[in-house]
Amino acid sequence: MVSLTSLFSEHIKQRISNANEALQALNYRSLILGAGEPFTYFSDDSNAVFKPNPHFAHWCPAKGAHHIVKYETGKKPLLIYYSPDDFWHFHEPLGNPYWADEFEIIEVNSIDKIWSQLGDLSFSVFVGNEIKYAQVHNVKINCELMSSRLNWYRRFKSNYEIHCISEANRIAAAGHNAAKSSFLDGASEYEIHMSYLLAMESVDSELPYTGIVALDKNGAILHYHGREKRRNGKVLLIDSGATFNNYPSDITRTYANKQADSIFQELLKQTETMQLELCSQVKEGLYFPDLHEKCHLKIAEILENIGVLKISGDYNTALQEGMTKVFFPHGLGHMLGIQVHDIGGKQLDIQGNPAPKNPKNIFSSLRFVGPLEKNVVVTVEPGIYFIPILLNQFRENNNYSDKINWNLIEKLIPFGGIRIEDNVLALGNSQRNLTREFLP
Ligand SMILES: [Mn+2]
Repeated sequence: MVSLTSLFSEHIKQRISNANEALQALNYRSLILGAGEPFTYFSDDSNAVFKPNPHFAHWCPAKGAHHIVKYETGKKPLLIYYSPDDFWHFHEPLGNPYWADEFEIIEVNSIDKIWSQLGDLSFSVFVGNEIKYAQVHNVKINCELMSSRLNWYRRFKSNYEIHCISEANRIAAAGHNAAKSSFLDGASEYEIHMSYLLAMESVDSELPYTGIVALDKNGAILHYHGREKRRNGKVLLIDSGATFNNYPSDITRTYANKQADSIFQELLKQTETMQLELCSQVKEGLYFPDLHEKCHLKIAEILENIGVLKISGDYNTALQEGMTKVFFPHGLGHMLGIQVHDIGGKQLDIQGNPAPKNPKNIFSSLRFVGPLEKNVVVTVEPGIYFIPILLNQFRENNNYSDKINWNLIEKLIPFGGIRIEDNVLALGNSQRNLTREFLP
């Protein structure tokens, strides 16, 4: 049995070592990370579900708003824990969590007291959204060079983080299995979603992102968030995760029942095989856009196999002429960490210079454009969709009726689309598929 306490202890040592390097490089003495304040809707008195500042969450798993971590070079990290006398809202009592020993902890009951307990604030840099307090105390606020460094360090997952992401996959797998059987029993999107939550003993507000539960043609709406009550779909596309100690999983599966067109079923089979092949190529040194390009070539091949494209094996030309992007308009994957879309994937380096844009238009929506390094977690999520808007645009501009079987496409549109997504950890010369350990 792995001990969260010892994993976290190693994790925080890595944070400290990174912070020492960053503070020295940028000439600061202290790093102050605020959990942040909740987002309040415009002209309203209600808040969105609270998500902590990811930089804070990377250091401290404490739930709730306003807490602050201060790390001063050479000292034990200080956590000012906000614990107000508030009978209107629930505030998680501090208790004695597995991470408590790594911090000097002071509990306070007002936000003003948080700042007065922070001690010497000279040469400090604050990263967070509660800048009105930071301004009063005259600290450097959201220094971009510091944020870029913190984003960069977050690319590399500690054993603690890998454990948490793995657990988030284990929890979500229970939901996905339940969702699959609900679908096969003829359940509606709403019922499938409820069975997903029930199997995980979870509620919507605990999910890392709003899940996609799409029957049939709804699968072709990439960020579909509806919950239709109509039953007996033929295809289910479900993109839904779980959270463990703030860390997410991001998993997609597509299932077709016997009522789905046999060509669509064949397409699903070949897409599943391709996805596993792509996952097996993840390792240190792989340039991620290369995998994205391979995916496009493979999609051209699959679409030819099932009769949608008639291109005589000329997959490169199909890709250059935009034929694959019509069916696969999004990126192959993104970095996953304390954020579902971990932000370091678009940086070229620790200074935060942006990765150069690849001139080929198939890369325009790729969220991670660098080489994979050891201990980076990415999603691998190829998809093939029949999206009427894109198909119609392409047909108007190009036609290609000699190369594209539009009649077959019309027949497949009602089944929406396919996406298969796993969370994969890059290792030295191989990978660990954190999703397949729990979900076929
Ligand atoms: Mn994803």
